[in-house]
Amino acid sequence: MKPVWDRESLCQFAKAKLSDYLFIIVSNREPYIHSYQGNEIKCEAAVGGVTTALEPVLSAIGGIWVAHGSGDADKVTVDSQNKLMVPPEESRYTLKRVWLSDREVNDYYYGFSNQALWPLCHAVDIKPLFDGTQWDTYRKVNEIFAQSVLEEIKHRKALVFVQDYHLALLPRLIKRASPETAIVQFWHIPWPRQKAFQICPWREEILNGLLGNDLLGFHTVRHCRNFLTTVNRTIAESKVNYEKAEVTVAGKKTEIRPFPISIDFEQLSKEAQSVEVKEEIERLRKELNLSDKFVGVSIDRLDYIKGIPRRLMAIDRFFEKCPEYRDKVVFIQVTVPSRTEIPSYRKLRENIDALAERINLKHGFGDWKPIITMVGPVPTTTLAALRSVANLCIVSSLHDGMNLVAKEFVASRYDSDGVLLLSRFAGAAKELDDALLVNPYAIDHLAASIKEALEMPRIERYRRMRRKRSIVRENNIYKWAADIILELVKLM
Ligand code: ADQ
Repeated sequence: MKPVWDRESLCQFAKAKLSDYLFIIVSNREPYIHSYQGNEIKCEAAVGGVTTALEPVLSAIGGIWVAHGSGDADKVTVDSQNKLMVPPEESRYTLKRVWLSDREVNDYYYGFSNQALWPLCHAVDIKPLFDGTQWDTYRKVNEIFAQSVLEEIKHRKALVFVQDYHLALLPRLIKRASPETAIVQFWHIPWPRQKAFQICPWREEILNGLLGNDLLGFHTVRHCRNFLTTVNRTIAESKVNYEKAEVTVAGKKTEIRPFPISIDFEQLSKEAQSVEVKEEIERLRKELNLSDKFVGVSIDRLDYIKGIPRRLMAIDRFFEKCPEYRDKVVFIQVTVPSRTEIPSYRKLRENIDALAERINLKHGFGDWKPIITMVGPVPTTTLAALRSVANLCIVSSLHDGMNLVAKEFVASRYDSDGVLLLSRFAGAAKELDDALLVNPYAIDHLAASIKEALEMPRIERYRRMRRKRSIVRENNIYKWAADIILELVKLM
């Protein structure tokens, strides 16, 4: 077996390469949120791809994480510089909180980030809304974050790692004030085709903001190429070198590279073999009546890009076409609500609830319900148990930067069993081409793939899962971080 990156080797590598640098991560969402529960203060780790991916990285390297303080007890848990050490019992790095008013959050986060940029980059059912007030606030909030980061840098040699589409203007603001600072940004969502991006009235400002980076990373080569073409057609004075994948504007160069994000494979694989997960599997089998059933599982943040309604329609179609599977298969749909302030997200939840109920009424009988829904943040032990107990896992995003759930499923299957149905339009499909690749828009095709997964011979399941496991084991989250650091060091 090839040697693989782990927390320890990443830590040593980062120390060797970056020991002279102050390492700063900047993201909208904080990795730890403090909130009041009665008179008590509770500290919760945030749910979502970004935190899942970066927590182990900063824990390994140490440094500062600058993020919006969104919890109602966040202000009373920081020191006079808005800082505290996290994770709570381990104190491995500093979390520095940035404060925003409700109105700023509304216009910058729920507004421009999630009703303009998110739909613009995913180009699925929901169309972007471009609102001048929301854009002005987005700019202002990027300036607030920049100020907070610059206070830390002062005259130190620093490396700033910016996360995602909430902070597209930040790299330029930092670069302008501190040209020596090395800046890299990872864009966790797709970059759309050039034509799709042209509808954004502030496209030039956004691109100029991003071109303040020394290095800009996307999940896939396709997203990188889309970005290069967008710059080429939008910024008149840009020089785009497709072969080298770099952009130069007024002498400033930005490298564009694919870095497919991943997970902590060994940790998840080990977790799946733990006594706690085994006990949880037994509990779920009993409580949900799963013992003599095939189990399908899906785990999603509640978002329209994840394709949940079409997936449920495909399940409906599957039972229509294969009535012999009634009472033999149970689909567990786990969703964690997100962005509930946005009407389209609230509507989506109602739509999913109504669809699941209709399908259960249509096909269910006796004690058997074809679809079991679980809503809310679910403990990691339960998620691990669900991934372990499942015969198949369905990831049917309409468009997704990567999708970590697909990789988490693979990591949990130390038994090399289980079938992954994976959307062709999720970044993960590029690496995990041994999954059953599906078109999430075509519900008959998806229904047929469910049948194929249930009937796949054991030897075929093992062959496919073993190959996927070796890919994710090698290309884990530590390699993702190491590859970014390596690329950046070349530029410094
Ligand atoms: P998301 O779309 O939020 O982020 P995704 O890759 O789908 O991220 O991962 C979601 C994470 O949340 C997974 O780790 C999953 O286990 C967890 N999760 C889901 N439901 C949960 C529940 N009910 N309870 C607890 N945890 C739950 C964006 C992009 C993705 C990209 C990531 C990382 O949209 O395409 O993969 O960033 O770059």
